[in-house]
Amino acid sequence: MPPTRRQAIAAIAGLSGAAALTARHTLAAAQQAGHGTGHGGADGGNTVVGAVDHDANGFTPTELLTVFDYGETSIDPDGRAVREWTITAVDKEIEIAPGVFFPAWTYNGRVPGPALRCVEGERLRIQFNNGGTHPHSIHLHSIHPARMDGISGAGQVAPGDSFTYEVDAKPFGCHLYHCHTVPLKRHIHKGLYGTLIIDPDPERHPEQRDAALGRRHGTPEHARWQEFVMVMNGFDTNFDDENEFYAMNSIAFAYAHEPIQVARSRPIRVYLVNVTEFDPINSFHLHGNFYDYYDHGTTLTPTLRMVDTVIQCQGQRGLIEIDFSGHEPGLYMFHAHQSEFAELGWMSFFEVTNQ
Ligand SMILES: [Cu+2]
Repeated sequence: MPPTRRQAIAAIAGLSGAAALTARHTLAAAQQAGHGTGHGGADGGNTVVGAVDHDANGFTPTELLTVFDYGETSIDPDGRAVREWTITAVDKEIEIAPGVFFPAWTYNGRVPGPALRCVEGERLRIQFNNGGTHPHSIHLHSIHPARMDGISGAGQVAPGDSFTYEVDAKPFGCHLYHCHTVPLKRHIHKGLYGTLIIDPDPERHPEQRDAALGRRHGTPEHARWQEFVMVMNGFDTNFDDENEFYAMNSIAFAYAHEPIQVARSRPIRVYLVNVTEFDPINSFHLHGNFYDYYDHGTTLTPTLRMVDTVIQCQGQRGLIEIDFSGHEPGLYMFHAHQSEFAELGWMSFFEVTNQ
């Protein structure tokens, strides 16, 4: 039997070289957990101490949370809307908790990769360049032809090579993409995943046009929403097929240290994706409020109403819509309701303001 996470931490003194360095950082951070001084004092400050160097990572928790990549749009000779992106795989060490570094494989230098956003019915082109040291691909969770699937023989790309995936944007919803090269669990876990958001085209949904307008970026109906991308992930920093850290958007406790500012007068929409490897499920539990949930985001009416916890297996995703308009301002925690995940990094706050 391989050692458990706890046995591994206990055995760290016996390791050498780079593995020991990573493991010692893990141990140091683990020892510091529970003695932190970060936000969430009411919770005993049960978090890490110190700060991640976001400049060195090349991305900030706020960017991961709020920035959508709309690509380049054009109209083809047939009059069809086309949207194009360029995504490059690069090997990159990232800091996932203060002093804890993970040798990631990334799309465009970030984990998760860019949050690709488009509109139902568009023609999507993704030029994928493999600048990494292993074969990689982009496998889209969408409706598409077999030859665009990103598996072996269908768009898998050797180091230094490129491939252009071309698919129609369907179905609308909250989806994901990830590398589909074997060994799959290692290629995904190393960081090759991201969110694919296909907004519904209101013209195609006359019966539910208002709901579709509220989801379609660029409309006045959509502008009032406060939208966030949240990818639940974990990191195996000592390569024992168990996660030492968990997070929402990679950086342990990032939104506990700096709560997400939300105006109570405006509704909140979360694009929630679970890519956590090694553990069967992950979850999203909100304090002090309940919410509506749209499994996979492929419907315009909720698939669950008035819940405060949802679970997702790996690859599952959905929309969460939250209304704080009747609430007093303050800090509202949300976290994985696997308590271990929460205590190892997947714990966050909304700071609801009186606006
Ligand atoms: Cu890969």
